[in-house]
Amino acid sequence: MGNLNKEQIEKLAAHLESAELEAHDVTKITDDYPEMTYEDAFDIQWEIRRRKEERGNRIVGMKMGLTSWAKMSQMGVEQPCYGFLADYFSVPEGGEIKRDELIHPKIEAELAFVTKAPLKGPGVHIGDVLRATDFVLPAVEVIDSRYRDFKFDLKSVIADNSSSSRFITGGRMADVADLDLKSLGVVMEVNGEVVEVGAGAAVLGHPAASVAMLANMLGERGEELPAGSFIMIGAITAAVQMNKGDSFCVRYQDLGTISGKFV
Ligand code: OOG
Ligand code: MG
Repeated sequence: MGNLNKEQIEKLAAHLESAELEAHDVTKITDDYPEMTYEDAFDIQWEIRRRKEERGNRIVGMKMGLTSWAKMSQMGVEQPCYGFLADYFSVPEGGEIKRDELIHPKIEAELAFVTKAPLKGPGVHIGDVLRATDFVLPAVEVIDSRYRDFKFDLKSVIADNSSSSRFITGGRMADVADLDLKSLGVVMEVNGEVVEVGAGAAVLGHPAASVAMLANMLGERGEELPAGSFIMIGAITAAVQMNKGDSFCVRYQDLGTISGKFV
């Protein structure tokens, strides 16, 4: 059930998308709209997506967020959320991220699944996800909440496309049968120093559980993950703030490395 009308949804989508495109922060929207529901929050996110597609941007993937305890405790929100990835969010492996286009970026070590069969909830489980997976590859997400000081609640962050802003994928792809996804280790280095370490099971007990949850959440809106979807599972470790001039390198067990630089 939604409590906001169409005009309010459109106004809030324009408000949050302008903050993204102009790289300025805003106060969290539930302060002004305390009656907002989860359905309203997703309606705002989907309206932002519609605006981008109308302008000619392509949607190139989906992401889950707040799927690890490290992230949930860091952000003070104890439920996962999802968002979409637009074409211009993609940064080439080893490439440069323009700090001035963002508000207060942080990086996250993630994994991505690419599917070869559709997944539609409800009832999608880990087995369905593994069967539908074409390959897994490493990914780094750059998140950039539009909310002041990265402070938000679940409804506000959902409306803000779950802080999506940039992502980098690359490294080495692998078949799920050749990986131990739960114990797959990641080491995040910033400016040559190790800042975070983790393993796949930090994400909802098993990385594929995150993709299953996404399919089930999308199913609630009658949406599905078509074959060929690129899906990021959410940060394995806490996110790390990046400043101009910082470089990073994330090493993934069996999957190579992903690096980049903030300029
Ligand atoms: C919300 C997005 C979290 C993840 O991987 O957990 C996220 C945020 O923390 O701003 O992308
Ligand atoms: Mg993320």
